[in-house]
Amino acid sequence: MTRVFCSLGSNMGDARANLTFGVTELSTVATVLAVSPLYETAPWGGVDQDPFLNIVVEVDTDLDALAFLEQCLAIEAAAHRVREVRWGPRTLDIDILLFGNEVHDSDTLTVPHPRMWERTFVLAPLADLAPELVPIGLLEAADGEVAKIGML
Ligand code: A4P
Ligand code: MG
Repeated sequence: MTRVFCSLGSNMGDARANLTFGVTELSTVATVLAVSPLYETAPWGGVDQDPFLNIVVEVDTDLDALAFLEQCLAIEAAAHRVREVRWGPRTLDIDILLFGNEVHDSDTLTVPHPRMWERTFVLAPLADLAPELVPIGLLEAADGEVAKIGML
């Protein structure tokens, strides 16, 4: 079994329902160990768009990293198929933050996620679940307004 942390985000349609869909689907391919509190977060990266809802989910999986990524991409695709117009913006993003202690560095999979340490919308919910994984000072140094708004 490998302990995995995933970041889920949505800013299209019913964002809360999209995240719930993501967690439910993850539970069909892995054992969900914990779901972070729900955060409303300012868009990161300079694109003018609606605020996001973000969570971090901790799972255990028997899959290897590439097989787990494939499942995540399939869940994203299912969310988009169900809810979105063709070519429209995406309703559900699933990023693999940490896959056990593994390091991957390809276009297909880069883990640890290369941008996670700069993003408050990732580090705040990750620190809720696993404070030992978020070094002191990094959370304060990360960018982006976030507000904890309860549980999913
Ligand atoms: N890929 C490589 N490494 C990984 C990984 N660790 N996890 C590859 C998941 N996928 C990984 O992803 C493109 C390809 O990345 C995948 O096919 C996979 O093989 P994508 O999800 O289609 O691309 P994207 O998400 O549009 O682009 P990118 O650069 O990954 O964007 P991010 O980093 O996901 O950022 N602001 C707030 N507040 N909250 C958000 O959730 N999200 C984004 C998207 C921007 N701003 C945000 C948020
Ligand atoms: Mg992504």
